[in-house]
Amino acid sequence: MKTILITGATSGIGKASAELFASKGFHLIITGRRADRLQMIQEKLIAEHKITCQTLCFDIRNNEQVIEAISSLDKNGAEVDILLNNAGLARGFDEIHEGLLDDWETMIDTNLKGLLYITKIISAEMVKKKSGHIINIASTAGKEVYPKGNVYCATKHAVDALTKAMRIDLHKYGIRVSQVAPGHVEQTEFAKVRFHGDSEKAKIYEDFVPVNSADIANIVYFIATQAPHVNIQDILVMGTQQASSNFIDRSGRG
Ligand code: NDP
Ligand code: 8X3
Repeated sequence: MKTILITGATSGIGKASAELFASKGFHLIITGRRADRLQMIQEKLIAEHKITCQTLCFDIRNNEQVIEAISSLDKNGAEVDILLNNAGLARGFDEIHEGLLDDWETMIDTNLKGLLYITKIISAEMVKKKSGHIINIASTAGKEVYPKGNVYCATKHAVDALTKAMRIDLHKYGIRVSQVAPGHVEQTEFAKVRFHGDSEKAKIYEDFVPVNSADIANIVYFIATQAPHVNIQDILVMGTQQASSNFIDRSGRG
């Protein structure tokens, strides 16, 4: 059975993906900064499914920590068949002249540089064995921009570009590169993080039904389980009540 490395598996889309892939018998390597959460998820998934689950606790913004974490694996990352680049965040919701530099740097360092740090190491192992699959969690914010989305949108546009660029570089080694670009996703900590922990401001899903973290995990699983000659390059997905970043039917959750 294959092994999937999921970055940012302590909540939201990453956690839902870990649960789904474990239920299908995949071996897991799960990462994040919250060691207690990683341990809880590891214990639960090993108890419920006949799988192995390794945890790597590190900050993806720190390249030395990324290198050290991957080199602590038995095969230094060569065991990874699927890399799910999911760790990421929005921080702040401000017009460009009012944005906080710290928020901007956090988003750029996590969504862009962190994704690159881990991809560099794992893709090098995949090139050696001439197989592998990299799936990036991008966003509708990488397809369009919206008011006050500025830097988050820029990082996700960069992920969109990197998905295409990585595919061009890696397809000749038999490596698939895919992407999921979701609109609003509930059952995540995304809004809480974006609004710096303000739970009132984070109530952005109360008047419509967005897609949820399990829906995105299903799509990731669908992408990862196609026949080897099939590469789903990109899936753009929103809830039925969402037509674009700014056109949302907020008439209720029905
Ligand atoms: P969550 O906040 O629930 O999950 C984010 C995950 O990323 C957590 O596991 C967190 O782990 C991890 N993470 C964040 N910063 C770091 C860091 N510096 N180092 C290591 N891990 C980190 O949000 P989502 O599940 O929604 O987010 C997952 C991805 O989906 C992100 O890339 C996001 O941009 C994208 N996305 C989300 C949408 C949404 O509406 N929710 C829509 C479209 C895309 P920990 O805190 O333990 O480090
Ligand atoms: C998350 C979706 O619309 O908040 O990437 O940018 S949005």
